[in-house]
Amino acid sequence: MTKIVLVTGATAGFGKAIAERLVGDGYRVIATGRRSDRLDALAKSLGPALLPLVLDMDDTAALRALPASLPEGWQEVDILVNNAGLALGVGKAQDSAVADWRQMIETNIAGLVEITHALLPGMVARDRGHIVSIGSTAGTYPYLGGNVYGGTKAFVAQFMRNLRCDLLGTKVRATNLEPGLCGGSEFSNVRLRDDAKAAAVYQDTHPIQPEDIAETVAWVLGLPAHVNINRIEMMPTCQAAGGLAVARGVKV
Ligand code: 8X3
Repeated sequence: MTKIVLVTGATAGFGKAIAERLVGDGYRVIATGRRSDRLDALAKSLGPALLPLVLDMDDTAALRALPASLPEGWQEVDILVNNAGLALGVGKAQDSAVADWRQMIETNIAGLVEITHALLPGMVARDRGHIVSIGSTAGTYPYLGGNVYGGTKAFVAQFMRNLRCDLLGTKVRATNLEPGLCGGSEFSNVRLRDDAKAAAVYQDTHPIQPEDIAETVAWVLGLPAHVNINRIEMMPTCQAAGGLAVARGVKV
């Protein structure tokens, strides 16, 4: 039986690459996002195995109504890829806009738990399923300006670990994928609100690409049903955790 995957944030970057890869691997994919023109283009290029679905991760009512609102033949979602998420700003906490913080919490935490809550009961009832969330190394390693973005990804990491506890005894799997520096997506353009500054983030680096994320998701999903990858931390070879910082000349 062909498995049905729902990928959030599939209009660009990781989500688009994951949708393309999984359709290529023989899955049927529900691709969600806000930009219908991009979803339609994806559907056109991938054919009937892809269902485009306009969905705003901030629209709680739509997320709660999601399972019942899916077309016939698409309702039994086997796999949820929680990809939608964003970072806004790189300023210190004391300089950040609280509206940006709220937006990250809304999308990265509230939207993610809402859609998970909407789809999980069906997976448990059918006793098959897999939830893969895209976390971040920012959920483990603090860095200057990471503040609430890193906090939301730490939430995702712990939520996924806790899901494993609740799902123990079922055949539903849960995985957190935690990438570091990734190019080929709109992540830094959205975060910095400046295309030149976004390009500078990747200057003289060879970051992880969306296809690398898609490859990893495909591998995690394709493992035998008795294997659960709890978490994967991945960085480009050109990146490493930077250690602790010391402020000099500060009299306390
Ligand atoms: C993206 C990785 O290092 O920009 O989640 O926070 S980082």
